[in-house]
Amino acid sequence: MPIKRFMTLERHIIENERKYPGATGELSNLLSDLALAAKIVSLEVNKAGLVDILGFTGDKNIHGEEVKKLDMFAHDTLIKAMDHGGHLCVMASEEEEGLIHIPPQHKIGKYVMLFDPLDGSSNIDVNVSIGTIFSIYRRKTKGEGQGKLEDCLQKGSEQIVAGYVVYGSSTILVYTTGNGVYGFTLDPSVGEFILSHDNIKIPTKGKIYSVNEGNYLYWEDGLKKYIKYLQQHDKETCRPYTGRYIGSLVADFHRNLIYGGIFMYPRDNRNPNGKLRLMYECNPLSYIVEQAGGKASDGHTRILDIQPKELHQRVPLFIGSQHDVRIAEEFVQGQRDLETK
Ligand code: AHM
Ligand code: MG
Repeated sequence: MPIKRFMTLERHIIENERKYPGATGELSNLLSDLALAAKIVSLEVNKAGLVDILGFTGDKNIHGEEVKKLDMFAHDTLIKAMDHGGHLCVMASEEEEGLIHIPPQHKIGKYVMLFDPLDGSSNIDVNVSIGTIFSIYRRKTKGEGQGKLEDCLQKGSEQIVAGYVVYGSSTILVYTTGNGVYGFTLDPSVGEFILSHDNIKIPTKGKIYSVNEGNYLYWEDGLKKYIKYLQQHDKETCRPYTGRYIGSLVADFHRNLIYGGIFMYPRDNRNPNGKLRLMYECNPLSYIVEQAGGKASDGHTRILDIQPKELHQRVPLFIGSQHDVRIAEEFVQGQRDLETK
C-alpha cells in the first residue's frame, strides 16, 4: 500500500511560523512543550480505569507517593512542561485561584498562557471524553520580570494561539494561530500528533443543539422559546434539531465544530453569568470557532470583545454555526418569537 504524505504537529507549527517574517521560533517551541504535556496527560487519562484494578486505591500509590486526582495531575503536568521553556512570563489555570509565576531560576519570556487542565471533570470516572483547553497571549506589561494580572486579563481578541485536546476514542489536538483551524490525531504507536483535520470549517448551519435541559425551569423566556423553536417541525429549516449533550464542553464543542450546530451554557435564575469561565473555556473556543467560520456570543456581545475583570469570571456562552448562534441571539434578545401556524 502506498504511504501517504503526513504532517506532524511539530512540522506544521514550524512551517506556519515561517510564514511570518521576523518570527523567532519561540512560539513553535512553546507549542511543542504544550504538545508534550498533552501526550503525558493523554497517557494518564487512558490508564485511569486501571487505577483500582492495579491496586492504586486510597491516597498513596505503590511507591508510597500521593495519588493525584486526574485534574490536579493535568494541572501540574502543564505547569511542569511549560514553566522552564523561557517563553512564558505568567500562567493561570482554572484549578488555581491566583497567578502561576515562573520559578525564579528560569528565564522569563514574552508570552502568557491560560488553561483549563482537564475540562469535563464530572466525566473523568466514567470513561467519557474530557479535554484540555489553552490560550496564549503576548505579555502587555513592559519589562522582563514576572507577568502580572494585567497580562492575563486581555480580551479574547488579543489571543495569538488557542487550542484544545480531547481525550476521547482517540486523542486529538486542535489549534489556531489566527490562520485557520487544524486538528492532529495522536498516533500512540509513534507518539506523534499527525494532521488529520486540515483547515477545519464549521458548517454555516447545523442540526444539533447542545444544552443542559435540566435547567429549563430556571431559564429566561427567550431561551425557552428558542429551544421550543429548535424542537418544532419545519422542513425548510431542517427542524426539529437533534439534541446532543455530553457534559464535557471540549467534547460537545469538538463534535459541533465538525458537524455544525450550537452549544449553549446560558445564564439562568440561579447563575446570572452561566457556568463557564471566560478566560479558560469561552475565549479559546470562541477564537477557534471564529477561525473556523463560526460565531460565539454571550447572547448579546461577541465573546472575544468582552473586557475581562477577573481571572475566574463566568459568562453565558452560545457558540457554533453562524446561522444557529444568530437565531439564538434573536430569541434571547426578544427580537424573535415562536411562529404560530
Ligand atoms: P469543569 O471545568 O469543572 O469540568 O466544568 C465545566 C463543564 C463543561 O465541560 C461542561 O460543558 C459543563 O461543565 C457541564 O455542566 P453541567 O453539568 O451543569 O451541564
Ligand atoms: Mg472546564
